[in-house]
Amino acid sequence: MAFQSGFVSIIGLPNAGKSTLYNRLVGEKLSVVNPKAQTTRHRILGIVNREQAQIIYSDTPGLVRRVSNKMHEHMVGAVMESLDDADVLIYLANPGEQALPESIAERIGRSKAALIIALNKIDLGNQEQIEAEVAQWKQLNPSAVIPMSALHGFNIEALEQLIISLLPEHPAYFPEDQLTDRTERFFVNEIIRGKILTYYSKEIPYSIEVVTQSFKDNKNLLKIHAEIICERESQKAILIGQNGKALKRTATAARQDLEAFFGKQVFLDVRVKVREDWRDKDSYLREFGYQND
Ligand SMILES: Nc1nc2c(ncn2[C@@H]2O[C@H](COP(=O)(O)OP(=O)(O)OP(=O)(O)O)[C@@H](O)[C@H]2O)c(=O)[nH]1
Ligand SMILES: [Mg+2]
Repeated sequence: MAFQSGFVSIIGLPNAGKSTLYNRLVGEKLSVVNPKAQTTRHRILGIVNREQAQIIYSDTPGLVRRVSNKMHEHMVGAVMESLDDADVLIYLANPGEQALPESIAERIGRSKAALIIALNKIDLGNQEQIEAEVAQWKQLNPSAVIPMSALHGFNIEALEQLIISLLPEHPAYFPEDQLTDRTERFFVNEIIRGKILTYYSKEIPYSIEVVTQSFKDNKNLLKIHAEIICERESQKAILIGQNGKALKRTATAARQDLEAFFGKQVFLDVRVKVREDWRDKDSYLREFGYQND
């Protein structure tokens, strides 16, 4: 059998479970998962090698319902780019979702990629409802409709088999030892941002960015200096908290995750900086890595 390889994009509404599914399929926790919407902001490649196939997954930001700043525009751009590149598109729906979102329905219709509708979170619906929704999604004439649960790992292997069956014949695009297109610093930023999503509420998680200033690998110890960028002095005060307690808690939790991710001891120093309205300023967005999305 000929070798197969291609690009598989996971797209869907915010909070659909895309990053949970992506981590399952890739077999590594590359992407941040959080109950809050708009967790993922960039396209992240995750490369899986099988005996006769190489699958290149893209996790993507959720399709923002209301684009209200330039950062959102970049997030939508990242989804569209991954849609245009895809050999296989997985539209990840949730129970109760009736149709493809208007913003991408036409683009998906025009795409040459094979379309899989994966109905996620079926643990939250009853069987009758799921069967009715599968039948409804089939009316779009996709290559397949598959009910599944990313959280509980239900139907993941069947989904992978389905994906492989739809990949074109092509040599591997990436060397076998490459897992992703992202740098170590990117994952540091994401792990710290993930903790801010968990520990802060209201607008804070949406108003911040994390930038790793230095990353030094000293054999047994990783020394990391990172900055949390926020939009206002008032947010800085909340991020730091009374006597620095809030920041300390965030940094400690992040350090533990970083140690698990890199498999070694980590020294982590985190500072908070204000960059007014960075989400609407091209120069900051470029600096924070949104230029290629
Ligand atoms: N019950 C249930 N929850 C799930 C399932 N899959 C994911 N979740 C939960 O849904 C929430 C969102 O998951 P994410 O993977 O971050 O969703 P996402 O689509 O990547 O979200 P954005 O990046 O914000 O667009 C998390 O709390 C997950 O634990 C599932 O199969 N069943
Ligand atoms: Mg996500």
